[in-house]
Amino acid sequence: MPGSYGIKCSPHFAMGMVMLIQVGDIPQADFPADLPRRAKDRFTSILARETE
Ligand SMILES: [Cu+2]
Repeated sequence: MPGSYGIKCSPHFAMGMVMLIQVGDIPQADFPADLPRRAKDRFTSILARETE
């Protein structure tokens, strides 16, 4: 299914060790409310790079 899928490294999730798998052309992301700030920052950075 098209979308953006976040993957986390469980022991380092709070430090922002995440990756993003994008399926399809549209980078969409719905962040969970309890997403750690560093992980959210990393996802936001990845998505910004992807749309340049
Ligand atoms: Cu890690």
